[in-house]
Amino acid sequence: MKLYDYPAGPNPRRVRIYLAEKGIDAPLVTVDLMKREQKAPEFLEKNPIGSIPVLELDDGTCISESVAICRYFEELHPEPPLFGRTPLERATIEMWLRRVELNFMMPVGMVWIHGHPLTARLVKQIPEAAEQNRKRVHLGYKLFDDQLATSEFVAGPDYTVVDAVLLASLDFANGLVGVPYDDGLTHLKRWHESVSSRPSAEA
Ligand SMILES: N[C@@H](CCC(=O)N[C@@H](CS)C(=O)NCC(=O)O)C(=O)O
Repeated sequence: MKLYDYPAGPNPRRVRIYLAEKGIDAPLVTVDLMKREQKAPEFLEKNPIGSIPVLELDDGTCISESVAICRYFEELHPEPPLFGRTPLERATIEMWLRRVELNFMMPVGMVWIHGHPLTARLVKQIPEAAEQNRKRVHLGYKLFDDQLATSEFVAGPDYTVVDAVLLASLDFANGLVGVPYDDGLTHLKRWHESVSSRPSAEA
């Protein structure tokens, strides 16, 4: 088994944080995004989208998409449960995973693509798209802050895969992308400090 990874990428970090929480070791293979190795023909055979992370099984089968990779490990190692136990917990986790993806990571990605100097050589940037999506990122922060006002973790009282996925996404948005959340979002800040202090955050 091999997990194709890139240390600075938020999506592979989601999987590394999740695996650290589960206590699972997976051998990492670095794909250098700066050298565009993810678009090499031999890598496109593993994932036609040309992105990482990708989990390659011993028989050569490849699974891409960070959450799909986490789900695969969850089926093999159900304890501790990070995708919920009951129908309600599972549905709640799915709901928040989609919110993180669609209401937060998608606009973060648009700010990254259309507003960051590092991506300027890859696409014809549309500054208005970056500006519009900056606002959507802040709406996402507010959504999480409101939820965390009454909930210890994003999807309820226990740490779940949603916390791993949001931490990696939020650190990317706050850091490299340059869209930090406002200090006034005290519940989000409390959660951020709490999940960042777990050993898994080092992954
Ligand atoms: N939805 C995918 C997103 C994967 C993704 O965009 N990965 C980034 C690294 S964080 C990547 O490979 N970017 C390079 C590219 O798309 O060319 C997932 O959750 O795994």
